[in-house]
Amino acid sequence: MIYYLGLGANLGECKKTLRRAIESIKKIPAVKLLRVSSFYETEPWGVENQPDYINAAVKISTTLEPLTLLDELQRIEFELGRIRRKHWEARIIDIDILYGEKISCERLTVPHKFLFDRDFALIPLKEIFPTFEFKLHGDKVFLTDGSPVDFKFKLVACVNKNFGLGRNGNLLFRIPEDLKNFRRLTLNHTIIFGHNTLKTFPNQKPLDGRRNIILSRSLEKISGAAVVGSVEELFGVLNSAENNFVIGGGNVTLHPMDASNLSTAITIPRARTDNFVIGGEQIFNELIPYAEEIFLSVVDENAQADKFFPSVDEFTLRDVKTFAGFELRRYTR
Ligand code: A4P
Ligand code: MG
Repeated sequence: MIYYLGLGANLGECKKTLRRAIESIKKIPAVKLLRVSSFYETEPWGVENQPDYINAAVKISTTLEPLTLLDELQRIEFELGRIRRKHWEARIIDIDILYGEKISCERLTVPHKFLFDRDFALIPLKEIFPTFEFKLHGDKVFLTDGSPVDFKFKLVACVNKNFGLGRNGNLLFRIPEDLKNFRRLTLNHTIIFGHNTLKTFPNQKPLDGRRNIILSRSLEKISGAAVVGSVEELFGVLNSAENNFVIGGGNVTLHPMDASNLSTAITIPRARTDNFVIGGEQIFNELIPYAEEIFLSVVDENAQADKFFPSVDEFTLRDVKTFAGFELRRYTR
């Protein structure tokens, strides 16, 4: 069953709490996080004298009964520090079921009873559910930064016809033409991968000419790469000043923005790199809900696999390039 959830916060570090809530939703057993909206800054609706809210929406699929899902969402609210005192008071986090299979009972009404009255819920929902139709009311809802989708992750993999990625810790394929494409695509950009993928690299060393980030809960330190222990830590590193460094040792001077004289300020020559997620299975599963693009080299073979690329059902095939023995498919949302 598909459900759309609405998240809101207007106390504490709202954006951080929202990101943590989304990561917690991802970890609910029998829930699959499919898609996440941007973050929106919104004027309090129906209440006065409250700080502005940060709102967002996510799409999930689940086999849980609706009331069990509600229990899980309330558990997450509680773990993130929500205390319920009175109705509609300012809150650290609120997670509502906005839309999904109709239900109406004492504890739960879906669609949410105010969904169609609230632009702060409708606008994020529309972003991840483009065919959803409704009328807006002119409330103040502004796009803001901080959502995991802002990193615009691009997933890159080489798979067999069944989306198999690897077997016994090895890649299924090493096709020179595909490796050339991979290098061209990722060179001078950021690559994000897991410990097992590192082991498939030449000499088990980070790849040259790219910013290497390893997402691993066990690995300590390694030269030539940043190691992060969680997705939240990954976001921190991607946001850090380091992200603005110039790869390849170019001779570019960074001019700090002079806000007092904007007309002479020079655009900061940021080396804004793309964020390529390159494996393996677990890392793809962690980051696909936040991804915007997928490059899949599909080899016309049925080689046995024990690791698989996740479903691309949430994406649309945009183009296909044919090479000898494989095709390169590009998907976007
Ligand atoms: N409940 C019934 N239906 C649902 C549903 N579809 N999803 C019951 C979730 N819960 C549902 O909710 C009260 C009870 O509603 C729950 O115990 C559940 O059994 P709550 O979260 O404990 O209390 P609440 O959040 O104060 O009430 P409610 O009705 O969920 O408030 P809302 O709808 O969240 O509104 N302005 C802006 N800009 N952004 C906001 O996010 N939020 C509110 C609160 C007001 N103004 C806002 C925002
Ligand atoms: Mg609520």
